[in-house]
Amino acid sequence: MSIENVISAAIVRQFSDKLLENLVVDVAIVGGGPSALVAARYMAEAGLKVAIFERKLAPGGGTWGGGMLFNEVVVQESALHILDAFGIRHTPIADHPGYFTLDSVEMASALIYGAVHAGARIFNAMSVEDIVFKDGKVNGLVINWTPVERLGMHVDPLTVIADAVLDGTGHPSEIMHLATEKAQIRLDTPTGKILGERPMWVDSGEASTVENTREYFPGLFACGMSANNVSGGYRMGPIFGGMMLSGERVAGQIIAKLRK
Ligand code: 48F
Repeated sequence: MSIENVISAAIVRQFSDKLLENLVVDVAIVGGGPSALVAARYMAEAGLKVAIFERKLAPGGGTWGGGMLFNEVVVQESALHILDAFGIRHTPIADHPGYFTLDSVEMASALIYGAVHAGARIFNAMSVEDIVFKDGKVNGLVINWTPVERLGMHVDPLTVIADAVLDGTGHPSEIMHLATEKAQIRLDTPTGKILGERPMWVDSGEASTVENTREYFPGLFACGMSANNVSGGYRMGPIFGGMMLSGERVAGQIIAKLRK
């Protein structure tokens, strides 16, 4: 067999095995931003089968670009244990105790590495275009290649079945929109709908992101900016403690639920 054929056949076989193994999972996560990557790592470490489906080629979401493309972000003391768990270095802000700067490229790459090495699978360049909704519960995801989505090609998708679906899609809360608009689901919010993100108020947004991380409908959880948007929280810009704490929190909630 020629080396050209060996390379191609090995990739096709290996990828097919990987996808086949993840067509039924414990937790299917939509989006590979910081909150989802933290959640993925902790759930995988707890022994759950976790797969992330990320639209872009590079997971990491809004981490890479720091603040206005200055590739540094800020994290507060309450999230330092997560930075330490992922081996992400940080520098105290001299005149503001309790706050730290860190390199956003180091952060993104460490979160991805940490999630994957804990056992979570990341499928990149795949977009979630719908949910599986059966018997009054969210049961999984409908996936397709991002280039198919971007080019508007008429190609039917595949499905992934999951005990829990986690919306980690950031500001747009894409899965929550599909749930409310297409599946006519009433979310666990005062109106049953997505309340929508409010303008910037850092402390409030950081706290509410974590507080509003939860299951919004049987089988459907939200973390990070998606949870904040669903629950009408304020935005916070390039501070990431709340995102990571949200990931840690939702991991605990899903682990507790699936172990029952
Ligand atoms: O937005 P994002 O980074 O999620 P997050 O964990 O973090 C928010 C912060 O980055 C930032 C902030 C912090 O203070 O305000 O915004 O809430 O990452 C979301 C990821 O989800 C992907 C998207 O490409 C991004 O990488 N995504 C969104 N919709 C889909 C998706 C979809 N339908 N299918 C697959 N991936």
